[in-house]
Amino acid sequence: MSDVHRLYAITHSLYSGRARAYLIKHGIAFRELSTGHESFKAEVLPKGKLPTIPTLVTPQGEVIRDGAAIIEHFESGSGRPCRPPGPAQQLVSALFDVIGTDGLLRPAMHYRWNFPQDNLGFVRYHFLHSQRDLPEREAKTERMMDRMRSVAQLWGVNEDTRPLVEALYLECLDALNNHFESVPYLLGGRPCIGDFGLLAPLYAHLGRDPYPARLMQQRATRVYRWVERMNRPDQDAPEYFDADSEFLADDAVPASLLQVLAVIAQDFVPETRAAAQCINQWLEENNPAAGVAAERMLGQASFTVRGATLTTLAQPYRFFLLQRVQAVYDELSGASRERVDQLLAQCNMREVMDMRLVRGIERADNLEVWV
Ligand SMILES: N[C@@H](CCC(=O)N[C@@H](CS)C(=O)NCC(=O)O)C(=O)O
Repeated sequence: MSDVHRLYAITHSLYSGRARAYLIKHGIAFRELSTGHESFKAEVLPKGKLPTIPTLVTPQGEVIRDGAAIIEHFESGSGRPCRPPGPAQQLVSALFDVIGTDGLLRPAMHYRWNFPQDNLGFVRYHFLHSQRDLPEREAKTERMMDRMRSVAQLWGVNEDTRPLVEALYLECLDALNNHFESVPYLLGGRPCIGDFGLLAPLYAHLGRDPYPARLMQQRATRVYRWVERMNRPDQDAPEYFDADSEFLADDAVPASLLQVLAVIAQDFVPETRAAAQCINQWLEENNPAAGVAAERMLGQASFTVRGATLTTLAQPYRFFLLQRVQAVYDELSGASRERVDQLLAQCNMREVMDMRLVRGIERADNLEVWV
């Protein structure tokens, strides 16, 4: 037993940044340990089931693997401080969670791995030091990095698509920067679930690796400040002078945030459509038994944006998180459904509410399993 939470994570890990920021923002005392720590394999992995980070061990010894589950653990026990009260904001918050943890992996991987002159030494330090100083650690680091180097390609980045991937990311940065002109967080004076999801790619990769961090500092200072702000326990918004610490009143979703979503929709929507088709076909052909762990990747999905064809991995996990967005949507009726439909139409995201797998996914014993 320990009196603080243990967060198995690592500084340069995309998903770790999301859970870590949640703990920091909510004043939850924790000690961060690498998976290279001997306790990980011996004590944590048997209960966590998969060797992924972040994985949390509570002071009572409960093991929670997965960033969304870690956040849900605290949210459900504390009156859901990160869930806005209104349905439109709830839906937008949940949507940004999917966008961050799944939709922006392409630029994250591209800007980490395709700028070796600027990034390699920095990234190598982190891979090396996630392991103990054993004789095989140099060789293991090279093997891990070789495996990761091709990862941007798996998300559809190649010589032909690179200009598109960069253009879309820069448009996203500009739109977000514009949004943060008026508010310190996505939906006002405090972070919502979507802020934490969005932080995943924008911290460890895009906000910290040398090349993309400089790009963000120079081109989108307000986004860079949001990344810093998300890693501070206080509100950290002195430049807004009169910011309150609440979500925007009247379930408002500012036009500037819809503009961010419209930029992201350009690849998020066709990619989600293509992934749903690919996974649904697999489900129909394979019909996995209920309770079986959902595969992390299920084939490749191709789609076209501005004339360029992108081929990416289809991941059931995207739909696991999307179910939460769709659950908020399904609850709506009458005027509130109409209003949300209008907002979604304005940012070209309406269709995403209908992109569903033929089988649901739920969590059981630290795994995502087919329902
Ligand atoms: N769904 C998980 C994904 C976690 C994940 O894939 N983490 C990466 C590091 S950022 C990892 O642990 N990769 C090692 C592996 O997949 O074996 C979450 O959101 O926490």
